[in-house]
Amino acid sequence: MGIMQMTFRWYGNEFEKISLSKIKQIPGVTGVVGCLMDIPVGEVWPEKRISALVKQVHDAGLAIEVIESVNIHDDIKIGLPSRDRYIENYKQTIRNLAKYGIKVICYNFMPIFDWIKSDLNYVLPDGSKTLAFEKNKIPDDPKELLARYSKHTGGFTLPGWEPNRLAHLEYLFNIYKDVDENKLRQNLLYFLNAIMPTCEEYNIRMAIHPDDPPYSLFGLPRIIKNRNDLDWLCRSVDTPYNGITLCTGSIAEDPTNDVYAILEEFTHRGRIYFAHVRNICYLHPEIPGNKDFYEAPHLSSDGSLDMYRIVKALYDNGFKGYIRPDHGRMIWGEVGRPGYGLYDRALGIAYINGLWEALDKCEKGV
Ligand code: CS2
Ligand code: MN
Repeated sequence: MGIMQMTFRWYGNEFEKISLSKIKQIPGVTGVVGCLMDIPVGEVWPEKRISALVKQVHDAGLAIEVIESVNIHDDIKIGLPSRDRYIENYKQTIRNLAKYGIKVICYNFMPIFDWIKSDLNYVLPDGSKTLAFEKNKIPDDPKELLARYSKHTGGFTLPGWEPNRLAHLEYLFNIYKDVDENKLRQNLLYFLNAIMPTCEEYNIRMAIHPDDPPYSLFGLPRIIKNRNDLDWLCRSVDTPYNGITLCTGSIAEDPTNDVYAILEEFTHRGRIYFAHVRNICYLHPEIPGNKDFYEAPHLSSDGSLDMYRIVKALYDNGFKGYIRPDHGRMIWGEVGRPGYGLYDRALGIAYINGLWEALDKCEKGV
């Protein structure tokens, strides 16, 4: 039997149009997953800003116990001597967040880019718009992708795609040139080992988000791609403060990943603290090796994943943590941050809640 807390990702009043009062009206949502979008990567999150954020959320009758994300400075990922300064800052951010009730920090360890999609406004037959990935539409030069994104985000900054940082793309690629997968792994372990005592003292659990997509693009190393990578992560720093944000969509973007088995195993091992639940639809699965997909509505029959099996894997293996729908489409004329509209994510929540209730009642025989 599992216990879950349903959450909704919220970027803050200044960074999006969806208000906390609307989020509060989504049935079953008890909290938001928050962040401070404007704090430059590597700087300490000031206590004042955290307390204001938490107060605002509490005043709206919602909890805030998960942050997504406190991003990791490039110097830490590259392993430059200056990383120690940024690690000290990260530890201070952990202390500051813990003071205001934060329990889980979601982060990723992908060089340069956060998620990569070829299309932010892929139009489905019903007129809704979604995110999609088609390999032949990914340009050889990542700068072209940046230019495409800047026209298609509806004026929003995508999380992890900070324009100031990405303005120096050539420089970034250059400083990462000696970082292969092994080096990146060592740098992740260095970071985790350095912050674990603080996490333990302040009871904050780190939850890494898988790479999206879970394979290399633009020659950049990727180290959180599959079951073995997650196993390596858990074994290498074997404490309950080091765990996973299991993102079903990201993991399933490599069709050779068995997303259900991964969910079962790592839930059972007690290492999934946060679940991102979304469905994807493979495009041309008949072509061997093809990994193209679009982000489908959450409903199983609308995509390639079996959402009942996904929720059941969590429930049956004793998941105790936070859950949120992941990206949603733009429907009903909504204009918003790609992947993060209100309506489709609210529908996703209603559906996940329905699956959960059915599993719970079956198990309890009521
Ligand atoms: C998120 C990621 O929008 C998304 O796909 O799941 O951007 C996620 O927030 C980061 O990778 C975590 O650091
Ligand atoms: Mn995700």
